[in-house]
Amino acid sequence: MSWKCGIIGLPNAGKSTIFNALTAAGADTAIYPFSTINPNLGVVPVPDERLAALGTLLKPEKLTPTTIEFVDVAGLIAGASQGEGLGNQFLGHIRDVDLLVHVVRCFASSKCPHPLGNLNPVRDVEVVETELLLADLEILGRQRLKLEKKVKMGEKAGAAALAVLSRVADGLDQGRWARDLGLTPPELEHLQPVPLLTLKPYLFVANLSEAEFEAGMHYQVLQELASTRRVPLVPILGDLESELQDLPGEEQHEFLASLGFGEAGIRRLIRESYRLLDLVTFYTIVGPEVRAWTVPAGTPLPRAAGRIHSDMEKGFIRAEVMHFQDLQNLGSAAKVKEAGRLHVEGRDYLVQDGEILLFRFSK
Ligand SMILES: Nc1nc2c(ncn2[C@@H]2O[C@H](COP(=O)(O)OP(=O)(O)OP(=O)(O)O)[C@@H](O)[C@H]2O)c(=O)[nH]1
Ligand SMILES: [Mg+2]
Repeated sequence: MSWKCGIIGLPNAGKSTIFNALTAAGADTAIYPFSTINPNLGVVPVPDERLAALGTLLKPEKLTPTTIEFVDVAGLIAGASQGEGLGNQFLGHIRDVDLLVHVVRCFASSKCPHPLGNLNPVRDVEVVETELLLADLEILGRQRLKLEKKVKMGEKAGAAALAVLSRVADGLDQGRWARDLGLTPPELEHLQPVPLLTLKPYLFVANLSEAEFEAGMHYQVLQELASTRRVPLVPILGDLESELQDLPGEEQHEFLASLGFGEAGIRRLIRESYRLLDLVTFYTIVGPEVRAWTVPAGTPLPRAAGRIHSDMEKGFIRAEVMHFQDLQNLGSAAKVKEAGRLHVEGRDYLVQDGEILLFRFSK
């Protein structure tokens, strides 16, 4: 299983530019073979300070980070939900992503005109979000018709689902996102058959020119919007960061730092996306390789073992568990054990972020 982030936004917002920077950054780290599955889908290693620290401490031959995928989706225009532009194709591509990255244009360029004539990030956000809401209303409408038929035929279970769908549709009608409606887990169950866009985790990327970053009115307005809405916002110098990918990592960092960027925007984007997906990272130390793995929060040990190999899930016996922090503080697995900080856990134990696991399984 892997996690996919869809890059959405108006045409000429800089989506492909940012996608290219992301994927080039992946190639640059070289520790993980970045692969482009197709021109619009890229596998990107997740920057991980704990993994880097394990590398320094244990000096393994191989250090393998965990990855997430980014999809560069076609630009969206008003009317997409009705099939305008590349509407249907667009919606098909983002239904199955786990997170939406909305790239908002905050740069002026005479070379590359804005599709709506002038720079106005708040309007751009509204145009894109209206399409997402309309697309969700449409899919909800279709599902409601199906359920109504079932209820008429006497299927009781349909009524509860119908009530949830109606509630979400009312919310969307008022411009409220499904994820902001405080739906309970049983209510969310009823939404399983309808992959709503407005239920997905979501963040903004401000694609900035240097001038906008330093004193940009457009960037400021977008920041205000994001903070009112409580949507995370990551600033990226799209053009510049994609050009910088040709330089070694350290030089990129120095250059961006000289502009007041603490960390490259694309790095922050990868990290922030990973954080919003509510994932847990665990580590394995096997032979010459230290490796990071990803599972959803709340995953029991056997299923985590299954990430590595299905045989390990089937034959799961137990796992020896220590925390990264203990290993770092104490310096070796033997010392962690001596200090009584290593514990043995069974099949009901839920993996916690930052744990180092040694699985015992029968073959
Ligand atoms: N000045 C400036 N130009 C940029 C920036 N980001 C992207 N561009 C330019 O804007 C143009 C369009 O960028 P793309 O990345 O292709 O835009 P897109 O969002 O993928 O567009 P569509 O695929 O058509 O939806 C290119 O010529 C980029 O070089 C930026 O931060 N500053
Ligand atoms: Mg593009």
